[in-house]
Amino acid sequence: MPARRPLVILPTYNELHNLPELVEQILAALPDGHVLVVDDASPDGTGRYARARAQRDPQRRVFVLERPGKLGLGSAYRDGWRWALARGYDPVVTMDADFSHPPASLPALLALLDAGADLAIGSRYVPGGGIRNWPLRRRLLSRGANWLSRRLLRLPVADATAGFRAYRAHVLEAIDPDAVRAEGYSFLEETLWRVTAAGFRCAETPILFVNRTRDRSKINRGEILKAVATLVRLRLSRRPRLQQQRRPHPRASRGGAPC
Ligand SMILES: Nc1nc2c(ncn2[C@@H]2O[C@H](COP(=O)(O)OP(=O)(O)OP(=O)(O)O)[C@@H](O)[C@H]2O)c(=O)[nH]1
Ligand SMILES: [Mg+2]
Repeated sequence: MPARRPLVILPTYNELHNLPELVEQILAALPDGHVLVVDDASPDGTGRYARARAQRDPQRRVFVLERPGKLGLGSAYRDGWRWALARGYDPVVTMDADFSHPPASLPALLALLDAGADLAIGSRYVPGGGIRNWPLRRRLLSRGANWLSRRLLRLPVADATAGFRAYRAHVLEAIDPDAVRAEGYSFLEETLWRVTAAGFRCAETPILFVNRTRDRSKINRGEILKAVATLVRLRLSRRPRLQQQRRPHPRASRGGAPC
């Protein structure tokens, strides 16, 4: 059965200049999709905007989870997943709220799941993908993080740090949101590591990643150090045992590259 009832989770911290237009573009790209904004008490009022947008939505397609303070990107994903699973959404999409992940690529991402993948990744580093307007420093940081992740954790995808992903719900149930310990950006690598260990199938679709033009990046030196520490922790720990995981989805054999 093809996936249905998609939920797009948007973690936000100070994205007031991006969120309003982004929400409309997502709803237009996925006519049967819903949006969950996970906001961490953004000082610029992003959460207030999201609450008002949710309340005046006649079709009830927009929701907001307001958290008391900046608790980190990883924990925003984790709370969003729990919210999605408790309400039966499938698939569950994550994307940045700064227009770096193009809403127009959402149907292509979900098509990979319909073709049998368990996890679909919007990838900068497969043929056809790319990056626009990133300074050299950011390009090197991204390439370095990817190289290190793939090298240390043997993650067999081209873009292991991409936050633009669509998960089938059974994958999130199997890896268990609470088992992913990383709180910051390395939550993405740890999740992929667990998905890989469980034998689920990943597929990548090319995207053009565009550097944000509004509001500011939240990556800082502390986040980078925490990410490296997570990779080392995972490298030194035992891979999660397969028998703890659910069996891969039966459709998984029909599409996507094995991860
Ligand atoms: N809820 C929540 N969202 C966050 C937090 N940190 C970052 N975000 C959001 O996570 C997404 C990615 O953050 P960005 O600052 O764009 O990080 P990035 O895309 O890796 O870096 P840039 O390329 O510089 O934009 C954005 O939608 C942010 O608003 C956080 O602590 N809590
Ligand atoms: Mg960004």
